[in-house]
Amino acid sequence: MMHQINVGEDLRDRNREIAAENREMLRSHGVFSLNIMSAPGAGKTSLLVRSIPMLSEKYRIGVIEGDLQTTRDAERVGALGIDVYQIETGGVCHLDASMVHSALHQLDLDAIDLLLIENVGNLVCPAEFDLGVDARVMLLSITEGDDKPKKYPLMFSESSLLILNKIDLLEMVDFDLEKAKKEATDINSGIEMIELSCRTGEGIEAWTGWIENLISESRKG
Ligand SMILES: Nc1nc2c(ncn2[C@@H]2O[C@H](COP(=O)(O)OP(=O)(O)OP(=O)(O)O)[C@@H](O)[C@H]2O)c(=O)[nH]1
Ligand SMILES: [Mg+2]
Repeated sequence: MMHQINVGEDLRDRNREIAAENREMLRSHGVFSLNIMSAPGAGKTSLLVRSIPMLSEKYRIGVIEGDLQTTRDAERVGALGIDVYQIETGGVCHLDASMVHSALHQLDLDAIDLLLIENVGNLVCPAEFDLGVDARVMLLSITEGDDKPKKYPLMFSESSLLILNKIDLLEMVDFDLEKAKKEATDINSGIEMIELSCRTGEGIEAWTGWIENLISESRKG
């Protein structure tokens, strides 16, 4: 008789269970949460640093920073004077629900309304792990190439919002915005998109407005 264990499936089943616990924990404390994903350097931390001062006017914010190594991003975000919890994965290429679960026990969930989670920079692995958040957001910077949606479809199919970042560089880079948007829509017809520059601030209000809409919808429901 042959016995077979599918380690990948077991791991994902366990992750789903813990993600459900995280979802319940966040819901019971009235915390709205986002999982922000992208390849390394697409601008996740820059987006947080740019938008947290605006979002702080309306919400009490907490941040979880996921990195392979170093506390650099947590220091950049912590400088804004908000509560940041750093997860150093020690080489693991993504956050999983249990890492976030431990962080949720360390944060004062009654003291925040909005939890922003910056995932490890990686265009593949983070998309495979539900963290128990309300929505997933991904960034694609135009320096990465307009062919990326079809090459790395999972993150595009799992995300509610695609942020096209670094549009201040459009004239310097061969990036066909319409082609990238069409490829993303072919993969995920419901994906919303915002073109943005963390450098100039263009499009930042569309991003903060997107969050505000989701939060007011979730409070109604
Ligand atoms: N020109 C330009 N540069 C940007 C923009 N957004 C971010 N950058 C630069 O891109 C680099 C990487 O930005 P980060 O915010 O650190 O990217 P990240 O996604 O957090 O990176 P990891 O956490 O390492 O995955 C930095 O040098 C930023 O200054 C933008 O809109 N325009
Ligand atoms: Mg970062």
